[in-house]
Order: sequence, then structure tokens, then C-alpha cells
Amino acid sequence: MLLYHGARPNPRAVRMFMLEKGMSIPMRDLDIDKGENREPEFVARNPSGQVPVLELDDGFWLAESGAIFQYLEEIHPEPALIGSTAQERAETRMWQRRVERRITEPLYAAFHYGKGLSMYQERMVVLPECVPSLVKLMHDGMRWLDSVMTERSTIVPQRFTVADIVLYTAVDFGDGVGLGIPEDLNTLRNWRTEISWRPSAKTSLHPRSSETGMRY
Ligand SMILES: N[C@@H](CCC(=O)N[C@@H](CS)C(=O)NCC(=O)O)C(=O)O
Repeated sequence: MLLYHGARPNPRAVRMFMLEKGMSIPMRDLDIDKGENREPEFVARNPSGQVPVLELDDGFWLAESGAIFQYLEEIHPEPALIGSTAQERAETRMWQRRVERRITEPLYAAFHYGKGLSMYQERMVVLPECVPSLVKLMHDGMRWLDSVMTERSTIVPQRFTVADIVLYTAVDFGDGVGLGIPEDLNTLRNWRTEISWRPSAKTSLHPRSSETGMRY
């Protein structure tokens, strides 16, 4: 296998997932700022032109972090980061989807259409006029999650899962680009601090992170 990745939060989520499982997979680092992931040879194999991509041993290219997490969990079930039973797996997907829909998707779109505009306008449809609404949606999602997490320290009750990884890598990135967790959301901020103590949180950072100060 070979993981195509780069200095960005979605690839970091896959790196963190692998670290939590103790998996080591060869990686190819693409320069996303220079658009290596948008070169015709890359797009021919992954039409969304984005990272991460996991190349499997038979040459198949698997894109989309959610699909990559699923595949890695199946070939390396322990420790379970999605779940060990049908109910656990479904519960994790429920929370992961809520987190993506209400927080990480508006956060990434607000970055693409805002701070990242000059780069992303060459790569996708951008809607800069939507940034204030996206930030509002993201804050609403954060506020909601904060209110439902008061009795627990992980997004799925009692279990550290991929939902924590997906949200942590997004909000850690968001913090550095002006899209952080509002100051009054103590539960969510405490959750973020606790996740940041996991060795995988630090080790998953891309080497460029120390040069640029960006959290990816
Ligand atoms: N839905 C995809 C999103 C992947 C994605 O947004 N990748 C970003 C990095 S976080 C990327 O490749 N950005 C560079 C670009 O779009 O050119 C997934 O979950 O893997």
C-alpha cells in the first residue's frame, strides 16, 4: 500500500488513525500548495483531485478519508476506532456524520472560500459571500455538540473513535486559520485539549507544520 498525503488536515486524520492503530504504511508526500494533486496524472486516477488517497497492493486507488478509515479498520481491526460490533460501527458513523455535516464541512468550506480563496479559486467553485453563513453554521454545530457532550470526554460515549480524529484534526487546523472553537464552549475546548495529549495528535502533524505554524 502507499498513502498519498500532504500538509493538510484530511491527510492528517488518516495519519492519526494509522498511528492510533500502530500501522505503518509507506507514504508519498505531495506539495498541495503547488497543486501536485491537481496534475493530470493524479486527477486521472482520482477525479476529485484531492488527498488522501490510499493505493492498494493491486494498484486500486481508494480516495475519501471515510472509505480509507473503513478499509484500514477492516484489515487492521484492533484497536477498534470505528467499532467491534454492528451497533458500535453504526453508532460511530452516526456521530461522524453529524460532526462532518455540522462542523467540519462548513469549516473547510469557510477556509476554501475565505483565507484559502486565492489558491482554491483556481481549483473549485468558491463562494466568498457565504463565509459568514458558513461560520455561523459551524458555530451552531459546535454549540450543539458542546451541549450534548457535557457528561463525556469522547464524541461517541465511552469510546475514542474516528469521530474524535475527524473533528480534532479539523478544529486544530481551524484554530490556526481564524476558525476556532468559541471561547465559551468549555466542554468542547476541554475535549480538544484532552485529545491533544494523545501521542498521535503530535506525531500526525506534517513536518511542514513547524515551518509554517499551520496545524495540519
Ligand atoms: N472528501 C474528501 C476531502 C479531501 C480534501 O478536502 N482534501 C484536501 C486537503 S484537506 C485537498 O486535497 N485539498 C487540495 C485541493 O483541493 O486541491 C475526504 O474526506 O478525503
